Amino acid sequence: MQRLAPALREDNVPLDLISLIETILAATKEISFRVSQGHLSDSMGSTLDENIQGEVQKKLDVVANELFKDILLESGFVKAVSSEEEDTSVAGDEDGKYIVSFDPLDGSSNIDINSLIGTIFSIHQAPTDMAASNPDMFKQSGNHQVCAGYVLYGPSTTLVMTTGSGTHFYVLDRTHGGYLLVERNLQVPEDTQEFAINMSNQRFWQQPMQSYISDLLAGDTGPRGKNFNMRWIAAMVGDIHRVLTRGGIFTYPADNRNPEKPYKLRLMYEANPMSFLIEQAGGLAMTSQGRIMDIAPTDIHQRVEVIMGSKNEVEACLAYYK
Ligand code: FDP
Repeated sequence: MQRLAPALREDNVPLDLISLIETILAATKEISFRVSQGHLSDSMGSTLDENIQGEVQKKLDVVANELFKDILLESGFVKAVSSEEEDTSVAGDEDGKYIVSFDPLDGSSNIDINSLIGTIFSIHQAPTDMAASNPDMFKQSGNHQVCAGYVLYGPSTTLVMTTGSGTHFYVLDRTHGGYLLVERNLQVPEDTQEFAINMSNQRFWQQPMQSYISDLLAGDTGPRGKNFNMRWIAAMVGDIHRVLTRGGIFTYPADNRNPEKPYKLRLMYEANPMSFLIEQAGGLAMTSQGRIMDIAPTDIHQRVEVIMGSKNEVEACLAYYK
């Protein structure tokens, strides 16, 4: 099996971007260890305790955020970072070539129940005409990502990543401490009989999504003429990993629970990186209005409607909005 760096070189990824990716992955190895310790992690020693002195009692998502932030800002490759856990962007090296957006621990409500969680990251080139402290650097569409990926801390620690030459699947090999390539060019099957949505919000959805899901639930006697199965891990990393592995449609649609907040998922560090991975694997990543990666961001924490996965199923869903 191929190690990470040669696999990236084969895709002609520039050396400084490979170094940045390796920096990100160094942090994920430490988080993976911490996650695997579960409730023991507060009392077990780890290098993390030295980095973040006296803060070992913090919640895991906060610890993961500080680890990522520190390691990236110290690396010299990064002009600024933005994180789900930070109000605004954090400046790094003025000469850094890249900016990184990340969700340090996605699916945080799963932490306490020992269920799937993961780290999502998205890398853009840093504009040269803005100061490192300027959050406007992050207002670049998903189309301009140079790398996106997630690490899933499950029974095995898996990395799924793209640099624009297909979506590749790696597993952390604990015997030598590095990620090994297990599958190149994942392909999302075009058709599926599996959907992922939080059904408890049904009464709050717009009419097109109500109609689409009700037709799926009608099964082989309904208009779709086939039975569908539902899965909801409640961590986007886990649900998208399933979609990338065996197909499916994943959606967090608009809802009217809170008129101020019609969408749940974040564009910069959830929807955009997952869209890059899904599209590079032959799937579609949309809102009801268009491609997610075409959206011009207005805020680093903006939220967006998400409908992504198997091509034909996403198209079937979008047909209800026409
Ligand atoms: P979480 O709030 O636990 O961090 O990031 C948002 C997210 O998880 C996604 O990972 C997940 O898909 C979704 O929210 C879960 O939403 P519900 O609480 O509606 O299930």
